[in-house]
Amino acid sequence: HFSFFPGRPRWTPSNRQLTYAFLPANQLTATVKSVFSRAFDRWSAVTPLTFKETDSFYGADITIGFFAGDHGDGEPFDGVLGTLAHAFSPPNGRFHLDGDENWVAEGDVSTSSLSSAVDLESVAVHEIGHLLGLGHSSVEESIMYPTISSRRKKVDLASDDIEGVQMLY
Ligand code: TQI
Ligand code: ZN
Ligand code: ZN
Repeated sequence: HFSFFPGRPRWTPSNRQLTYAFLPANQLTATVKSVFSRAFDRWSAVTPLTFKETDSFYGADITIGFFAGDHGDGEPFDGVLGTLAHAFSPPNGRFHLDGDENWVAEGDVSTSSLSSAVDLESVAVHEIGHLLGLGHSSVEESIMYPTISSRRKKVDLASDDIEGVQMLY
């Protein structure tokens, strides 16, 4: 079953729109950015929310960056595998990914030649759930279940995820 963060924090944007920005220093490709766009689309499809990319990093509601190791927020990344990413509860908006992972943004992660390959979209859909206010779920099929078998693509919201996010929005 789905859960929320303590106090059930959520976003209350006046126009139902949340903006997101990529850390300019990461210089992400259009392919990588499109993975995040698809991940946001999965949540906007089941809520009144829309997500719009902005170039204004400091003005954005949600900020997305890849960092390696200690990056100044007290939750250092740990190299290949282990922690892959973290996101904070509303209205913080910070979404950090471990720059040391072997992220797969294109093609099929299960056929990657790297045993440590991680599917970027699967992790993004999960972390956006946290950004919107969902904690972990006890339902194994849900996106918010706290483990994922590596080299697996898991991007479709389960009814549990949808019920949870629709209680918030
Ligand atoms: N990162 C953890 C996660 O996102 C960080 C975390 C632990 C966390 N407890 C939390 C974040 C409570 C918010 C609230 O769950 S992770 C998965 C999954 C991770 C794990 O790198 O371990 C996914 C990132 F669910 F598969 F285990 C993405 Cl999909
Ligand atoms: Zn961080
Ligand atoms: Zn999680």
